[in-house]
Amino acid sequence: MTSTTEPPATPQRTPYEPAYGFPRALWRGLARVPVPPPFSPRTWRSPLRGRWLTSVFGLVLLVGLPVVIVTGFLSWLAYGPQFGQAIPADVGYLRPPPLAWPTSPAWLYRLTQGLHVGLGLVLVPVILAKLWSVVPKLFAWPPVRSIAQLLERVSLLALVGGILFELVTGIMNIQYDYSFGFDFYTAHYWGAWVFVGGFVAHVVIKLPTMVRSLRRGGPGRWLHDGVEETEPEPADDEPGHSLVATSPSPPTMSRRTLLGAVAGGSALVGLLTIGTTVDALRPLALLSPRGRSYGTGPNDFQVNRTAFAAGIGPGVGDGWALVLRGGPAGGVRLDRAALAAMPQHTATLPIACVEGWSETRTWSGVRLRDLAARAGVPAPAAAVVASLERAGPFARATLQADQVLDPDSLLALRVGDDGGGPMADLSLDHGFPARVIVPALPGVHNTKWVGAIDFRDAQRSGAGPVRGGA
Ligand SMILES: Nc1nc2c(c(=O)[nH]1)N[C@H]1C(S)=C(S)[C@@H](COP(=O)(O)O)O[C@H]1N2
Ligand SMILES: [Mo]
Repeated sequence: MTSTTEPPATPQRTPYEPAYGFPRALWRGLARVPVPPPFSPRTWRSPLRGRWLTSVFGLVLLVGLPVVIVTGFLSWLAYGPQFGQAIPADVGYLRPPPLAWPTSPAWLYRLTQGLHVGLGLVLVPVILAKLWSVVPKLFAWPPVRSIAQLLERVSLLALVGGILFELVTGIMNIQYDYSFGFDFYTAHYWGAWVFVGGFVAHVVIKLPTMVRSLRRGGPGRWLHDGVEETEPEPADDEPGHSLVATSPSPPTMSRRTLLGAVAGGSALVGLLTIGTTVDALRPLALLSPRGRSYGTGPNDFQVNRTAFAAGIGPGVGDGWALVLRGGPAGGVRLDRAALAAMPQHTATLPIACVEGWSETRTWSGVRLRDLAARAGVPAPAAAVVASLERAGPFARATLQADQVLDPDSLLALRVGDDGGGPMADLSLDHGFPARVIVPALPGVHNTKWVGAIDFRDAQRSGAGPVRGGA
């Protein structure tokens, strides 16, 4: 009897399944299971997905994310790890190289931290778009085909989990939302290392694919297609694990529109953020938390924590006198009149917060090095500045020798705008009766409501670590 029935199928091994034995049997078994959405490849139908599109997002992130990573670790260094005031203080072998944070250029921390927060925010739309472009892989079925691929998928856990953790905690921090209940700085630091591990592994594994895909899709190939011409990329070599839809729906937008929308999203985030670092564009900083009016005249600039929140009352100046310690002759007390009678120095310096915002002001007051000399410690190894706010993370900050001795490092009494306008006494919120301002120092260590400064001699013992704060 002749028959048109095909001979019983002897399955041919395809290049993407395991070569032999149990893994192959398991793979074939799993591949035959009719899986429901989202595991079925038919779930993912956008005709735009494919290696070229993913590679475009990948290239942007390959350039941008290292800047965010490096500036993040620089911030840890700027906090003064040698005094135990970087957070977390003890990081064992996962310690960035021991570079001393300089006092010049004065805008250094403003730049590095503005980039860390600003670029991190601007990349959010690109990161979301890249995750969208690869989401079919999350549900690929069968889930793994080799040990190598299993390892690759584990590295993706560090990559994707790490970046989402860093973004969510970072954004909650700049919005003053601490509902996660753990220490932000400690978690963000360790999360960064998890992410860096995943990122490095991913770049090593995927760089050749990215380069090949970008070449294949060269300029003009897919970028210039309008919506009618938009077709799926040719299927790549991994059916079941491919980014290209097996049953694509008709295009509703072109690749160029999608890329434009993502770029537009980034530009919008950038526009709403740039005002937190560029003084002249301040009114645009609509994503900045809390109000945008902080006082009158030159005192109208961002306040991190108000006097009220710090428990400092309006009577703080009554009977106030600065105490200088560390000299051979014991403590020295200087009231505001005595400070005002010392040589006054003026410096135009930014105050730059770890949360990314910064603002330039003209400050005047007494040089810290003059106060060191007055205390009897003209060449201090360090100085511990204590706030009238005696408890909490802002109570004290330790400054390096060069941060004390820089001619622009001041105990400021007065503040002006950045354009040579009139000066006014510091407002209560900005640290009246006196505050520290040091070039390139992270905002947090520019202590407000200063009560005492302890100048530490190189010889004198007890100059040990002092825990600083946020
Ligand atoms: N005593 C004390 N000093 C402080 C703070 C504080 O809360 N208490 N905040 C710090 C932080 S985090 C920053 S960014 C700057 C902000 O200074 P400003 O509020 O005058 O802008 O002050 C720093 N000095
Ligand atoms: Mo800050």
